[in-house]
Amino acid sequence: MEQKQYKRTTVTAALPYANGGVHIGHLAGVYVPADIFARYLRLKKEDVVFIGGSDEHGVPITIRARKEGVTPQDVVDRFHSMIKKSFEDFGISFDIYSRTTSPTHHDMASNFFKKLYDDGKLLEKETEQYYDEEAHQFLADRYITGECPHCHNEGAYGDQCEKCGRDLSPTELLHPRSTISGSQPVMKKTKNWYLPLDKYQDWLKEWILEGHKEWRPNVYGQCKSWLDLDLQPRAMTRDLDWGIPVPVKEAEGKVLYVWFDAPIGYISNTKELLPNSWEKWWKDPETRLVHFIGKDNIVFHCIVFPVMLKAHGG
Ligand code: B3M
Ligand code: ZN
Repeated sequence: MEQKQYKRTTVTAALPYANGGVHIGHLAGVYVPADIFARYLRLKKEDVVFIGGSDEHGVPITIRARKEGVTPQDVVDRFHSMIKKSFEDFGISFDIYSRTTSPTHHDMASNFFKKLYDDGKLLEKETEQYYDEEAHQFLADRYITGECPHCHNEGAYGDQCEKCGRDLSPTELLHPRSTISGSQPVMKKTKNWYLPLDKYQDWLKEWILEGHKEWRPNVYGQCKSWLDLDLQPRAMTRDLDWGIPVPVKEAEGKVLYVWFDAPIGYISNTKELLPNSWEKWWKDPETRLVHFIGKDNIVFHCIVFPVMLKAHGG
């Protein structure tokens, strides 16, 4: 297939979670290849920006903070500095390495959600979730433990049993307990906002399967197998107290889902680097976007993020 000629290239490398260090697997799998690619384009005198940053929201960070008796902000401050320094020491030539707790990012992610909400692109759905009546909060899957219905390990989590390796949902656990207060959680209704992936399935099929045959074979194949099944709406908000507040009146106490805000981090970090010219790196059809990611991140970069961008329209 003849390759389209582009004027410039935006290169991104997955934003590592700021709740641990980067290890050699991350470097070998994502950051060194991305760095080689960015350096290669620069040597060819092509126009390139190489965008990185820390992913500082999500449940694992809150769990770590609770265990250590510090705030989530303390956790991300510590690991962001550590990760940033590792990349510098290793010579990864990011043009910017910022973080998803930056003000630029908060504004951009919040406005992005608000636009989807205002344009009626999101689905509002009420579900029942486990709630801790002593701690007065909804419980993320990882905050619930109980007995695994398969192997009867008593320390299984609401998303997975680490003994037998099976994926679980919290309601499958026998004798569930909150890891926050130790109390028995109750079911409580809650409202969240969903991205209707199903409505974009035909567009995705056309755009990926017809339009992006140049994607790596494992990525293309993985996408094809998802697109052969029916995509389901995905929740883009969470009942959690760490993250970017959902910018909607009736959403108090809720935050944007970490996988909603994290990919927007690529855009906001570009804006932080180039406040006056960031748009051409994201909106101009003459710009090529190349993501370097690990395989667990395929669905978010190839299905969810493109649908977010398509729905947003900007
Ligand atoms: N932090 C997951 C990971 O580090 C996630 C990537 C975000 S990229 C926008 O594998
Ligand atoms: Zn088990």
